[in-house]
Amino acid sequence: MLKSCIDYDRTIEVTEAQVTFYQKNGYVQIHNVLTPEEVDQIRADLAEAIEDRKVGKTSDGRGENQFYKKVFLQQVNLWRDHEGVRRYVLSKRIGEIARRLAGVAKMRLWHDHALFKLPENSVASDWHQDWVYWPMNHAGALSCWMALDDVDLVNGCLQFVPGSHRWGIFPAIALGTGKKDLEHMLDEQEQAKFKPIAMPMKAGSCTFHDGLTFHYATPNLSDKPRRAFATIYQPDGTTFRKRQHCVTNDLNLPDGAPLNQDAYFPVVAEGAPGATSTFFDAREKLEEAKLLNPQREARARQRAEA
Ligand SMILES: O=C(O)CCC(=O)C(=O)O
Repeated sequence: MLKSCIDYDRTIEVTEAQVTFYQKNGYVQIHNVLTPEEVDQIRADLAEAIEDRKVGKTSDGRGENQFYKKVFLQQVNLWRDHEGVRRYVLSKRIGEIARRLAGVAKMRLWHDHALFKLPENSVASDWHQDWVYWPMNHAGALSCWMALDDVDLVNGCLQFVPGSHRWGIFPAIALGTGKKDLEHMLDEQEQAKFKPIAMPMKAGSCTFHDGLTFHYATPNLSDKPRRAFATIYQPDGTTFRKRQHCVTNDLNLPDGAPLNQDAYFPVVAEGAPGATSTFFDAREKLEEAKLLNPQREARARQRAEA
């Protein structure tokens, strides 16, 4: 292991312009959040933590899904196994940026995941919203997607649809099927606004995206792995929506319980709330989705058959 003398708690400035951009568009790109030394350190720590999982020393409880493995080699909650990864994941540097962007007073971890898109046989990370997979009643949770290699359209940088975090809650789609499900679900107005922006960037730069923002990544067509490490944060006050999820399955939480168990969801940043925030109770939107999603699914079926 590289001997770490890294202070991930050193914060970096988040400008009002970045906060405003994030709240309007549902994503923002921030350059040079990690130094080259820090990138080397977290790469080495992740490699070690993933190797421990491979040899069965640790597990994330997800089981194996051969098809999904073509989308990426994914490992969840490595922070719980490895001291170096923990230092990064619980760091104030990333947590404070997330807190400022969402405009909340207290930010907790939801989980981390290593997202390594392997070169051979690679498929796209289809268009999706993350939030629909999460067992939460509240919206506002967001991901930091840290590039650990330089990323572009060849090896699978992320793409976002600006403003799509305000389009409501769409059905969860099966990732890796390449069926264009989500694109096919859009009505004409939404299709006209569906203008993805690609996020090429250098290793050590990152994007933050809201759980409701539509995003996608092309297959990795290079000859090397595309390594990224995502850390996902949830505003304090987020409550549990009862459904299966590998992070909460063992916790036996009742529906509506706050996701505030410090051992699983530690506080990563605290401070003054912003003037506006992306945190809200999403139960009304879920009810709306129950009415709209059958129409969206029917539209997708029709378009796929046409
Ligand atoms: O890394 C990718 O290709 C997709 C990542 C993603 O969907 C996410 O971080 O939510």
